[in-house]
Amino acid sequence: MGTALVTGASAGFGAAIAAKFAGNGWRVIAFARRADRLAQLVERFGAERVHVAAFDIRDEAAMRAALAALPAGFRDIDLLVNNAGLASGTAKAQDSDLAQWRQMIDTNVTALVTLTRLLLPQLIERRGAIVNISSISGTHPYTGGNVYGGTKAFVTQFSANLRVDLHGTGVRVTNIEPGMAETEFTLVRTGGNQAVSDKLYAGAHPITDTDIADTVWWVANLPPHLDVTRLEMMPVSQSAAGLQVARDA
Ligand code: NDP
Ligand code: 8X3
Repeated sequence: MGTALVTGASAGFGAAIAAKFAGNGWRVIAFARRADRLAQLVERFGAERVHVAAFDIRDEAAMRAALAALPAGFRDIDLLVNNAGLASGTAKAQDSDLAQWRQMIDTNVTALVTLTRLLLPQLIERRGAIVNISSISGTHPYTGGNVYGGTKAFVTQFSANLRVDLHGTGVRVTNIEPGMAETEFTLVRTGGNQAVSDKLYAGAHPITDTDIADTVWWVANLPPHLDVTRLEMMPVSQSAAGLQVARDA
């Protein structure tokens, strides 16, 4: 048992990961913007088990303040789960909105590296672990994946490079690369279009938030000599589409 900091703990994977760890004896620090959702974790598991901080993870000052304000029982972090993130938009690059691109970069990349850097000294001191939630979109290109996939390719390579820099420290780094999973992800990506979200997942038997929480739990609780360095996961219904050819273009 230890203390886990989970970003994006108000919904989807992050909420399920926070609940999995809090329900199994860990202390959990839960970050996200929606305070009402985070409060549900405290109601469910108690303030001695879950500490929440509601802020925008892109706001470095707010992040530093949240870390500085951790109560005594939550200061010794053993596990960082960098989960907060989003895709915004499905347009091709040439039709995309730059503001959406910046939001993805600021959240999925800049905030993730900032929090990681701030916590590295104590993770090293505690021989802790980092689990980064990347995506298959960082490896497999698809139409409209442009910057979202680019941010996740960054996360995947950052994870690999972190492992090298942390060589000999005992800190474990795991990059988890899920494929299609039904969460609020598509609602966020489409600006709240429930019909598109429902249609995407219908009949696909997508990955669930519980599948990811169980995986993070397994990875984090392996014996300390084992590091799952990267893990790609897809629903059985999903596979890579392959190459395309535009004739006489
Ligand atoms: P959800 O939309 O259900 O959850 C996203 C979480 O990230 C929410 O808790 C949200 O909290 C938080 N978040 C987003 N932006 C910010 C921000 N600026 N500041 C603080 N918190 C933020 O999506 P998922 O659970 O599916 O996504 C979790 C991670 O998994 C993401 O990194 C995503 O890219 C990745 N992923 C998702 C897949 C999928 O198919 N669903 C597949 C592969 C990877 P709030 O809005 O309250 O701030
Ligand atoms: C989310 C998975 O395939 O929708 O990261 O981009 S995918």
